[in-house]
Amino acid sequence: MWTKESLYELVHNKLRDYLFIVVSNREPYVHTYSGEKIVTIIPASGLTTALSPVIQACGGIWVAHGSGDADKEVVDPFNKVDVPPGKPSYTLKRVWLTREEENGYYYGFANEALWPLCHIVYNRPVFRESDWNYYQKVNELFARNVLEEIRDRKAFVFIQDYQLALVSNFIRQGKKNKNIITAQFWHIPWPNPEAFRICPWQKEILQGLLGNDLLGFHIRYHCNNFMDTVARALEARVDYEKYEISYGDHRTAVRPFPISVDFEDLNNFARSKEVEEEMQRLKSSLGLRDEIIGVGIERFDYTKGIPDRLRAIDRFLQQNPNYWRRVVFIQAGVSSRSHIEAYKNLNREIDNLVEQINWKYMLGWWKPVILLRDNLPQKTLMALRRMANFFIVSALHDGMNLVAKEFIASRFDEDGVLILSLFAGSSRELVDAVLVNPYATDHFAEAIKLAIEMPEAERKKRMRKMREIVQENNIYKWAGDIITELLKFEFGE
Ligand code: GDG
Repeated sequence: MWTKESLYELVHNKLRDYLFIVVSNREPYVHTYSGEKIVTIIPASGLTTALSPVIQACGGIWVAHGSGDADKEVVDPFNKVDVPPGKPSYTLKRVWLTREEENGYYYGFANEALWPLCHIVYNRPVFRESDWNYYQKVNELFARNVLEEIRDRKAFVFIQDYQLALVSNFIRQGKKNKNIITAQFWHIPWPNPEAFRICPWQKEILQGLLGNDLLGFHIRYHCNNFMDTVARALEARVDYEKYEISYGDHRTAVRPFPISVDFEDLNNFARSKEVEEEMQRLKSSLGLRDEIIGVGIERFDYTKGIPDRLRAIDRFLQQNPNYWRRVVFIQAGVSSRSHIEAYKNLNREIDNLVEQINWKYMLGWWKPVILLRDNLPQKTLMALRRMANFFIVSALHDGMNLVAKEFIASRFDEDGVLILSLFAGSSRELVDAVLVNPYATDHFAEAIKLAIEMPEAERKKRMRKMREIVQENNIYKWAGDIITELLKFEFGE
């Protein structure tokens, strides 16, 4: 089984001569002012959740956008700061963006064009030429920052996600150094060619990604969609036997690597006294009695199906009055990308639905839905996972969804039922969850009933099986598999 230690060994034995560089838009630590004090925040992001333990094990440099209002106060003259705070094991190099660049590249092209383009949730992408121009400019800026770090050294550059589709090509064009290997992991789904072809710059994006030596997706289905999109859009050789694409004089391997969580870390934290105490505190501060507790934890995004799960809770209560006063559903989460209209609308929709459902059913002390909107500390999120009799992940489309795996890793008591969307990548591995189509409200409401009424032996059997899978396919395996694949390039296998 892969562990932090075996990943460290692999990196130290095989990559000793290489500089390991992670490049992403989102930074793993944000420094921000709280009054006059500077505090460190860990952002709610699947990408940083997954990569933090990896780079802590490997060491190296993480290049990311410095987005905190106090970020500039803590860096050295080269825009670098050693992290994690108090226990540094790698260097964070911050890239600064102007307000216009952030608006055009991040909010505009990445999140109003590419995000809805790749997630099929019937939210129309917005393609603005000015956003695209900023996207190219910022991608080039990231590539320049990476090249500055490498100079003439050997390096593995590990690029993350859809904000940085053009970086590898810019690195390739800018480098005189032949010893740079680049891999990119695409954390969101890749849609089918019909969906992708509406992007006016589809060719440029594909060409950008094909600058990588290795391109990873969560599941094979996304790899296939990518290969099909390239086959239709570019004059490239697409080899479905080897899962390789040759374009110009360059070859890119395309592979599935299902991302995961640090199972042991979550499992140990779940058992801690701190979490136990937090569960007690939450129970009393939320006024919980002995209700059956349902939980959802999410970055509030329209792909996550939050209104859909609230509608299913409503339908469940409507059809099962015997559960009134006996079930409470707690939805926790933070707002994200709130400058974008679609996210403002989503937040309004969630607030309205919660208000309507509570108004409809509340009886004395009991309200069926509790909405926790703060950026909650890790111990509170863990306490919520542990308190859940059933846990809902109802994404309308999701690359993987780590929230589901975090729930499984937290349940050392082998109890609790996961209700999981068929449209999240994690449903491929977590087949013992109660799988639902979140669009089908009646069927979803029945799944909630099934979860609540599932006999203990059945719950434990399912949870045990899912825990074995997440423990085995942990985040170190994800990173180890990618690095092992990369090593083949070094030795020209
Ligand atoms: C992308 C892909 C893929 C959630 N609410 C709060 C909070 N979180 C944390 C969770 C989890 C992370 O944020 C979310 O991870 P997901 O994987 O569920 O989703 P995305 O952010 O959309 O991530 C996704 C992932 O990349 C990795 O490849 O799985 O498919 O979309 O760790 O626990 N954290 C805090 N407060 C919250 O309210 N602090």
